[in-house]
Order: sequence, then structure tokens, then C-alpha cells
Amino acid sequence: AACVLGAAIPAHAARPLTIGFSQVGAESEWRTANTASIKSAAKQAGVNLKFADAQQRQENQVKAIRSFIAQRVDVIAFSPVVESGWDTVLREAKAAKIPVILTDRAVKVSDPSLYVSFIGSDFVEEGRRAARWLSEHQKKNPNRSYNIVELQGTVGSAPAIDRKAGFAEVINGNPKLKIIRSQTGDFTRAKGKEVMEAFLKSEGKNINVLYAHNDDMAIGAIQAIEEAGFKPGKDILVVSIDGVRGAFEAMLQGKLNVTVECNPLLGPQLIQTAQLVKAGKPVPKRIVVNEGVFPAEVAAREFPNRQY
Ligand code: GYE
Repeated sequence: AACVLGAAIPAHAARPLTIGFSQVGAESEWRTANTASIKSAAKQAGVNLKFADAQQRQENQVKAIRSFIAQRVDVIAFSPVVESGWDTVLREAKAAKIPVILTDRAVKVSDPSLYVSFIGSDFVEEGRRAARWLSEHQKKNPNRSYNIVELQGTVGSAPAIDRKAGFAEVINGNPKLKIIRSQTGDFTRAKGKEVMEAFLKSEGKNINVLYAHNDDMAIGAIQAIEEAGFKPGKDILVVSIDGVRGAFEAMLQGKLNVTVECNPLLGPQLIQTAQLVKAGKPVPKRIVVNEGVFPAEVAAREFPNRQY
């Protein structure tokens, strides 16, 4: 572009970077924090962000990506609701020479060159961490057996598949830890409560542990446990993942035993990666987020430091 007023502004600096971002939805506290992080990082960097909410539906994400291609955005980023079924639309983006960055959730594609980078957590490790906490607890009560009910995340999503696998990997060798029921609660409070009610109806006192793939489902389930006349955190141990504010509040009330951290504040890394990609610089194919584990004993100390 020509410099009309004579100031020496290079052409690339005159035009802000445009990113099209397709978000999963607004299903959880985690997701709300993730969306806020991406929007604020974009704003701070002067990036033009086109944001689309897919309401947990893959077809909406495919439509959004196609519209970003039609609008010729500089970079497409998205958090894929499920792992499979992306080959066609990602090939369309590649043909249009628009680089794609995955955030939060991974995809299964035949050709890894269909995206430039994946920024997100190690969900298998999160599942292992949840199970390790439970194994430690069981070791302190060596004569007891624990029947576990599992609330899975969205069917076909990377965090549901991986958190299930990581947890199973750790408990499998231990005959005292057994999953007796496992069903999806779609990562929401309402579904978590509903499915826990069904578990309680059929299994009642047999349930010793709830493992929820996210805090929101655990929080919904805690309500169901209380309504059924049991004490969450005591009669039924509650183990979950994310580390959101609501989980810390539940721990402080003695209703949740542990949350494994999954950091949603991916905005700054996403924007930075998009800027590097646009500038033609190399970026790592996989960027893993650092995370911790918070048992209820440390909740009071950690609570003031929480940013989401
Ligand atoms: O754990 C859950 C959310 O993909 C890591 O999605 C994310 C998960 C998160 O709805 O709360």
C-alpha cells in the first residue's frame, strides 16, 4: 500500500492481523475463561478477531471455518469440538493458503501439514494425575475397595477420550479401584447433575468415588449427591479436572476432594503464534501448557492466586 501522508509506515504494519477463531461453545467455566483470554489478548495486540461460537456442534465450526476462508482472514484458529471429521475443511483452508492453528483440543487428521501448530494441555496426563491422587488415597486405606462412577466429557472430544484413557491406565493394575458406571455429561453442570442422579438411582450406596472429566460436571453432580442424602467429598469422594473458581469454592466447603489443573488462559500464546506464522517464522508443532494438581488441603492457600 502507498504511504499517502509520507510517513514511513511499512505496508504490513498498516494492516492489522485478522484471525478467524471458532470456539467450541460456552459450556463451562473453563470455556468462559478461555474465551475471555483470547478476546483480551487479541485486543491488547491490536489483532482483528472474528469470533464465532459453535454451540458445541461440529457442523457450526465447519461453517465458520468456511466463512473465514471466504473472508480471506490471515490465520484461522479453532478449538475442535470433536477429534475426527476435519480433513475436508482443513484441506480447503490449505488450498486457500490460510494457516490453521489448533488451540485447546486436538484433531485426528491423515495429513499433519493441515495445521501449523497445536497449543494445548496434555489431557492424558491430566487423567493420570486424577487417578494418581485416588491411588494415593487408596494406599492410605489399603483394606478398602472403591467403586468409581465416571462422568465423561463430550463424546468424541479429545479431552474426554484422553482423560478417560489416562485415568484408566493408572487404575487398571489396581483391583481395589473399579469403574462401575461411565457416561457422558457433555461437560455441563446440568448434564452432570442429571447423569449423576441416574447413577445414584441405580447404584446408590455402592458409589464411593465420582471422577468427572471437568469441574462443571462435578459441581452439578455434587448437587445430585446432596439431594440424594449423601455427603459429597466424604460419603462419595469427588475428583475432577480444570481448577476453576467453582471447584475451589467446592473444595473450601469440603465437597470436592481434588481438582487437576487445566489452564484455559491460552490467548497470549495463540496470538503470539499467529503473529509468528503470519511473519513466516517457524513455530513449534506442539505447544504444551504447564499445569498443577490442587488437593482440598491447599485450596485456601491457592484460592487468592487463581485467575479463572
Ligand atoms: O476441561 C472443559 C471444557 O477442552 C480442556 O472443555 C477443554 C475442556 C474443559 O468444556 O471444562
